[in-house]
Amino acid sequence: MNDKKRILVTCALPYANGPVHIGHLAGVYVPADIYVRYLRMRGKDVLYVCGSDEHGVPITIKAREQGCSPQDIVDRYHKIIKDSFSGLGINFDIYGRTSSRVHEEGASEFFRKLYEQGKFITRESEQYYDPEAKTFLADRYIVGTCPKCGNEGAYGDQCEKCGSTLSPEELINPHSKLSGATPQKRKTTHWYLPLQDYEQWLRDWILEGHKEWRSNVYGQVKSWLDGGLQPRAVTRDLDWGVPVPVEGAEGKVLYVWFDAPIGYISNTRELLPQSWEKWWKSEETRLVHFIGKDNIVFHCIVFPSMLKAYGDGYILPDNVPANEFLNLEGDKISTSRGWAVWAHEYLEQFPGNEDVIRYTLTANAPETKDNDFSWKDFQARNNSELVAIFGNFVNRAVVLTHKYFGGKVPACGELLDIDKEVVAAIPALKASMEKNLEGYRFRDALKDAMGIARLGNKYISDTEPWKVAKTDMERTATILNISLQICADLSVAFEPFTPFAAGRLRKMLGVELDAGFDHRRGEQQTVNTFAEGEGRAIHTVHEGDTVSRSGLVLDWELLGRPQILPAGHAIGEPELLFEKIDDAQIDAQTARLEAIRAERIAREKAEEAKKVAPQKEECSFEDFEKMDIRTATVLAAERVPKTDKLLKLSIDTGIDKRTIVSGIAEYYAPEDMVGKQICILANLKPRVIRGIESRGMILMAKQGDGKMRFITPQEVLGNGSQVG
Ligand code: B3M
Ligand code: ZN
Repeated sequence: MNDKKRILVTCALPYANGPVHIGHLAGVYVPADIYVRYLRMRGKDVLYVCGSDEHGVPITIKAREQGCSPQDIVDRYHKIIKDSFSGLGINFDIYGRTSSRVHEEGASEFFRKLYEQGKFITRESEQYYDPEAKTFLADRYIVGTCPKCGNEGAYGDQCEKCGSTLSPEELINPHSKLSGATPQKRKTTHWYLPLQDYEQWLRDWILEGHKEWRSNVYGQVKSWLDGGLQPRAVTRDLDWGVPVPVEGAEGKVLYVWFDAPIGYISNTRELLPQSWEKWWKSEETRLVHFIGKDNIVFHCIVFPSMLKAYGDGYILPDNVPANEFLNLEGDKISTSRGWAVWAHEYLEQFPGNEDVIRYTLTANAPETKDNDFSWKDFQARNNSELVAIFGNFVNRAVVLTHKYFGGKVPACGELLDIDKEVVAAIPALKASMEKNLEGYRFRDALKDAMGIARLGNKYISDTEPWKVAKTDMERTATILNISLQICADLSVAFEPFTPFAAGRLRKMLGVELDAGFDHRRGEQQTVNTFAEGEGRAIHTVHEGDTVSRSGLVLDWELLGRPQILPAGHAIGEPELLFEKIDDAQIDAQTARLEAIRAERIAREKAEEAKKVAPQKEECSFEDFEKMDIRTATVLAAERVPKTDKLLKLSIDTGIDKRTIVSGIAEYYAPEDMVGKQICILANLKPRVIRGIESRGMILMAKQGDGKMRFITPQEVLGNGSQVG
């Protein structure tokens, strides 16, 4: 694997205005963790950087909603997010935050240098201002009625109900979310990065230089460039963020998407104050950004243009393997609607199953198109693959080795064809894993790793050592020797995907893993040996130390080689690598989601019900006088055959007895109508409906959600009473 000396891997900085959910994990963090663990096993010097993105309007909105400060919000969620990653074995070298002092200094310095070099343009624009709260309003802070669907809670940038992209000017009755006041337009000046100046350079760098990038990324960049780049604002009128560090910028902060990517650099500086520049400004470093597809423009166009503008030798990403989106039970994951599986709740509800969510999200990773997560599939992946194949194979090999050979690796005798085939198949799977992992195809790489488990499970099932042991212990020894070699292969192959189980398997086999170097604070170079079940370094050595080890150390190079576990090597006691997940656990999760879905539908119906149709065109009193509205009583009622909306009603109008066909069958059963006094438009021209002559129309009140009820006088009057 030829590569640069160092690899810098960044993950999109999650907004600290809520927990992370499985969509974030599948889109960004699990694939990145797989990639880093693999590179480290290949002995690569990898720096793994992430942190909370703590600025931006959504955080200030959440703070207002909860009556606390933005800092309270980010402090709460920074911790929840950081603990979630750690709990899932996603061990960044640093998980920083953009509200840190280091970041504020770094982002300010970055802006100031571009400002002093004249890389910005300024523009005066009109911005909405809240005269009562005395602050400018971001579009999100302006609410009103959506012109498209009538939703009264539409935002100035988007209607969450019908999904329309809006501008504040389009809103009906726009008002400030802060004070309710009507927003006023005020002039304000902002700084802009003229992205159009970098268009040709971006074309050369990406469209010519990185044709190997994923088609979803390459395609989105191309369409942005073909659409023509516009100047992009890098400052905002907000009181939460990195203050704009120049004269005349009171009340302005850096736009969150200007400051957040600089967070990657700040976090690196925080971790490696003396040597961060060798990661960001050296051609010996390869930079990879892991992000979701909604962040492509910022990581492929805006941030690279910022780095280009800044100069000073900043490197550019070698690849940006953006994933598509993950849906949940067929619906879009939505933080605002609570339609999500939260990482921290998963860890609470499925303790000891950290690997299962990693495995399932990788197996269903939305690498080239949106994909879906279902709890049933999660259960099947665990029970039918991890338990029934991977775990079952390991358990049989280890238990039988204890049963027949006292827990020591038995000697390998003469190999039969079946042995040679299984041994020969593993190097090819390893080579395919390498190609897929280095090509950011993690779903396919996982299939390769699972292919090794399937090989082992089939091998032990086909050779049946528990039967052979009755007559030929030498053959049994060979079968279990081969089986244990495959277990050792699995303990390396699955390290990137299921690090906790891989750690437990290594403990069972009495081996450790040389997981390559990773960086901790203080620039120590460590050679990790992973403890069972924690996926963390159990001891650290300093650069240049000789590593003394007690046990047998495996590494990536050994995977697939014959006899990596020497005969006589003692193995540990068997333990189940994975536990079955039962229906009750899954039912509880699907019930939780069903309740959320039902609550959303009820809420939407209630909102629909409140909707009021606009008043019709004015009419004259004479127009009204033409209508002859009377009270009437229903004598009989029946459904109209072959329809589900129509009732045929026989009514006494006081003038006569007649039939009216009415579209109320969805709201009333025939028997509910008999005896009721209703109001009818008596002089409506007769119409034949489904072969029935209908003389008149029942007056119905129809609510916003379509619900209908007939109109009846406050007390029973004589039939034929005139309504006016
Ligand atoms: N905070 C994540 C998002 O758009 C955004 C990423 C910043 S990476 C510099 O959900
Ligand atoms: Zn709408």
